Amino acid sequence: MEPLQLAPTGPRKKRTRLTDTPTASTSEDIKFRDLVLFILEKKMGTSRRAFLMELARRKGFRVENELSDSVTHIVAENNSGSDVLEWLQVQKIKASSQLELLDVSWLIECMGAGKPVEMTGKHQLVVKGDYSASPNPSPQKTPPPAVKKISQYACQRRTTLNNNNHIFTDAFEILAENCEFRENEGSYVTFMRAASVLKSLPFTIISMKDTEGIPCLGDKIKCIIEEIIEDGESSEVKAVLNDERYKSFKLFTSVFGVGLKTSEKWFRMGFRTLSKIRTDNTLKFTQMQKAGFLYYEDLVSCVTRAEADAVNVLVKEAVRAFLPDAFVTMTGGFRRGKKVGHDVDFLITSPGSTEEEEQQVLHKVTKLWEKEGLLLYCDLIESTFEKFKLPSRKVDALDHFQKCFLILKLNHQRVDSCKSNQLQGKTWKAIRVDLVMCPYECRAYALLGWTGSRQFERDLRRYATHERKMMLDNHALYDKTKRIFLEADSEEEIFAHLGLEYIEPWERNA
Ligand code: DCT
Ligand code: MG
Repeated sequence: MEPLQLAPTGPRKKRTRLTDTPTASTSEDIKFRDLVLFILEKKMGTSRRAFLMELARRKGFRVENELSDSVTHIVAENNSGSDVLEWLQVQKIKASSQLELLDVSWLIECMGAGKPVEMTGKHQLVVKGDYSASPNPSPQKTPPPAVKKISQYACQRRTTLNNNNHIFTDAFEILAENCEFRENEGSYVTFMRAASVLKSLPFTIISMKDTEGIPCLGDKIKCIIEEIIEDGESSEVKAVLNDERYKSFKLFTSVFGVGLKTSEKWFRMGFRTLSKIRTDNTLKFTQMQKAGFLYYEDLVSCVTRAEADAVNVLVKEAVRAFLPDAFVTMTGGFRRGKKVGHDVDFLITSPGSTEEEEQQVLHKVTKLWEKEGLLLYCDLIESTFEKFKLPSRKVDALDHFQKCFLILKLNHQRVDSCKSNQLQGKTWKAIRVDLVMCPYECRAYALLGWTGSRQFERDLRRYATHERKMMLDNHALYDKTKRIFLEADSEEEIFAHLGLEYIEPWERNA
């Protein structure tokens, strides 16, 4: 950042100094009562600090002379988060865990705007080092009281779609996928956790120093990061992208209904292309795979937001025709703000209906679409939900709700701003849609579970188990210590039960 011109610079003349501890503003002058600032003198200097304090007070900010419990924002210049932290420790000052550490650039922007501006990653001083991860922190690792650290759990991080580290996360996702194809669960988890933590960083990693103290980055991961920093690419990723098995599995699993088992079989049989598989008459395909091949082009071209919105209208119309009080919520990636997805997910629940009515809705809805010629594929799975069953211990277990996996015919005229495909003559597009029906009492848990991301869900469950002695799944939360199920009417209540700060859906893109 350019040196600030606000404070007097250049050779110092002897003149009346600004007071070292400027007078505090009277309460009438304070316009922004939610913020209590403290400006750190270290590396800033006395006069510049005094100048900035004065200026901020004139603009209506509350600025404290001393650091106290009431301070909410510490502003520093030429200090890293760790520097500030160290200083706080030396002062032996008890500060609240909500304390924001900010670079002076934030304050300068506030001064320019005449009001508090949003704090973004470029303003926030990041303190590196994960203290919250270990259940029994060793004495020298005792968390300093003041500062937020990066947690090893995705459910304690805010991960928006604004990924500053694509170059690294893309690499780790490819390596993770390769492990998935090779059923190497351990390495899969390692790579996914690394990708996930990097997605949450408010800054781009440009040197190895930036990785210090960030959790989930073991030696192997750091080697890859270093290679990418130095060469712009990873030789391991390059090798995977050229690997026969990886390329074939990637291609085969792109077909709806084809998983690892089928891919393995086709790969061993020597198949390498979809056209060879499609036209081979010795192979037997499931109904799902037949549909997968039939609508392949539509299904691999992702679902856009406009298409998802059109499906939303279609689903709401159909469900409410049978259950007028139903809540229909779009979940999955679109609820997290994604612009594209591989499918559109919905959660349906109704406060007033009987179990029988509830059970009938998906049947009625899919029959209606069948009659209208909109149902291209339907796999309806009945509920195996039991009310008093303990939550599943497996982090990736499928839930027990009634659900259907569909391919719907979406007519282009239902989609706003959909011109491109119409020109090519086809008037519709095949879209993958998942509908999940859940009992009203479970709706908050089901919504949390079906909003994802998968990594976020995995870490929520891991956190519940390891940090809270609780069991969480898409149906319920069970407290093992108290031996009770914890009820919740909203996602906020679930986070509160878990002792977690609430994370908004668009911050769950872990
Ligand atoms: N989910 C779950 N259990 C499963 C599968 C999914 O709890 N067995 C949750 C996690 C994410 C959410 O449901 C939606 O799943 P997907 O549609 O697979 O993921 P997405 O985040 O919506 O991504 P995409 O944009 O690719 O659809
Ligand atoms: Mg989805």
